[in-house]
Amino acid sequence: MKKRFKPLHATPAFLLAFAAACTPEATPPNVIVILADDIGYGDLSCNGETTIHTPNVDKLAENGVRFTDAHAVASTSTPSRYSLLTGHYAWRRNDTGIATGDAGMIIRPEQTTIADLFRDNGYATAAVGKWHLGLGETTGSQDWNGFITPGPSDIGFDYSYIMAATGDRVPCVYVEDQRVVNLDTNDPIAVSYKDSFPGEPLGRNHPELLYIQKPSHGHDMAIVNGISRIGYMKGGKQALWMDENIADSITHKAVQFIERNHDKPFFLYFATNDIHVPRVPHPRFAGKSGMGPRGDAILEFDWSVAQIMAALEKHGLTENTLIILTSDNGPVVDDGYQDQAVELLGDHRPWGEFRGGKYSNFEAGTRVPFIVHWPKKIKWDVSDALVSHIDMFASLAKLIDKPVPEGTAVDSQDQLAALLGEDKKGRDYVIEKAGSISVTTGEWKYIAPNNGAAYSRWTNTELGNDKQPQLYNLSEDIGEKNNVAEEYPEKVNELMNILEREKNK
Ligand code: NG6
Ligand code: CA
Repeated sequence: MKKRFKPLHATPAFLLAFAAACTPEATPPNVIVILADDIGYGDLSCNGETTIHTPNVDKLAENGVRFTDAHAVASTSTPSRYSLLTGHYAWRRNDTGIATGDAGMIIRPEQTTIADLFRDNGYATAAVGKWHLGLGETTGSQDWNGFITPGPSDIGFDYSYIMAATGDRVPCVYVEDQRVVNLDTNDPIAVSYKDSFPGEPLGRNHPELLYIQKPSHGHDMAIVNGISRIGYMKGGKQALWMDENIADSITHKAVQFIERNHDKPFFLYFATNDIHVPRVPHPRFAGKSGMGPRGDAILEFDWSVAQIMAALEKHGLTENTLIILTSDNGPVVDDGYQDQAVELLGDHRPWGEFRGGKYSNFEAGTRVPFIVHWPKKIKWDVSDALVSHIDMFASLAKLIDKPVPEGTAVDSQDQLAALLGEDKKGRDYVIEKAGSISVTTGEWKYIAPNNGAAYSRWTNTELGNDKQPQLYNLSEDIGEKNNVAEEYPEKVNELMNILEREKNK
C-alpha cells in the first residue's frame, strides 16, 4: 500500500515553523498541467505555423520556455497519460492500450502518481476533463448509477470532474467525485462494449438520426446528441453531456477549483476534450478558424487557456503558478467523423515539419507542443532540450523539494533544470511507443522493426512501421525521409542497446 500523508499536529513549535515557511519566498508554487488532446506541434501559432492563431497559448510561450523537442511517451492517449501521471512507461505493461469507456482502472490504487505526490505533500489536487485511464475494479463491472470505485481519489486526486474516456466513447456523461452528474435514478445508465441494447438505435442502422456529425469510419454504435459513438449505452438521458458545451463545462470546473483553493497550494491536472473527435466546439467558435470544427476546436482550446489564466490573475496567482501546457499525442485530421477537417485544412500543417501524426512512430506521433510558464522563476526562452512527459513526476517532485517515493516513478528523471530552461540539453535519449518502439537522442532516431501496417488509409497517416530497422539522422533529416540504418550499423546497435537495456530494467 502506498503511504498516506499524515497531517502534523498543530503544536506551537509547528505553527511557528509553519508561519516561517509561509513567507512569500517559501510559498510553494501551484502547478497546473494543461493537457490538450491530439493538438499537434503545428497547431499552435507559437510553434511557427501562420495558418492558426492561438494568442493565449502564445502569451504563455512569450513569457515562458517553449520547447521544440518535447515528447509524449506514446502516440495515443491512454498510454501517454498513464506514463505522464505515473513516471512508469506504459509499454512495460500490456494493458495500457486505448481504453474503452468501461475499462477498469488502469492505474491501480497501490500505484503512486504525481497527484499522490502533491496530495501527500499538502497540496489540494484535482483532475478535470478527459480521463481515459479506466474507472472501477474491472472492465465492464462499474455501477454507473452509484459510487464508482476505485477512481481518481484513489490515485491522489481530492477532486475530480471527468469524462470517463473520450468524447467519442460512451458513457457520454460527466463523473464528479466518482458519481455521474445529474443522474435521474429512474433512468439508470447501462454501458456495454460487447452487446447492443435491444431497442436502442445505432448509428450504423439509423444514419438519419445523425444530425450533428456522421462517422467517416467506425463510430457507428450508440447515438448521443445526433452523433454516433464507440460502445453501447442506454439510459441516463438527463445526465448526457452536450458536446458543444464540454469546453465550457470542464473549464468552469477547473476555474472553480482554482477559486476554491486560491489560498493554498494546488495541483490541477486539466485535460481538455479539445481537439479530440467528435469536434463540436461551442457555436461562438463556429466558423472562426476557417478550417471547420477542427480549427475551431483549437480556438476553443485557446479560450480555455485564457480562462485558466484569468482565474489565476484574479487571485494574484499568476506569478507563482507553474503551468505546463502540452498535448497527449500528435495530430490527426480525419479521426473518424465527417467534420470537413480534411477538406478545409488548406495550407495548415498540424504536424509542423515532422512526419507522421497520431498513431505514428514518426516524430509527429509524439513530438508535442510543450510550454513551461512560471513568471516567478522563468523568463522568455526557446529551448531545444530533449524532454519527455515521463520526467514530469521526478521533476515536479524536485520542484517542491520532495523525494520521489521509493520504488515509484522508476522511469522518471529529474529534469527540472531543463524544464525551467536552465539546462539546454535535457535527456540523453527519449523512448516513444506507437506501433513499434523507438528511441531518439535528439540527433539520431531508431525505430525498431515491426510487422504493423506502414500506412493507415482511414486516418491518412504514415505509421512508421517497417519490417526493417529504421535509422534517421534528425539533425539533417527532420522529416525522417532517408532511412540510413544500413549506412550506420554501429549507430543502430547503439540505439538498439539503449532500448534493450531499458526494456530489461
Ligand atoms: C480510435 C478511434 C479514434 C480515437 C482513438 C483514440 C475509431 C475508428 N477510431 O480507435 O477516433 O477515438 O481511438 O484517441 O474508432 S485517443 O487520442 O484518445 O487515443
Ligand atoms: Ca489523444
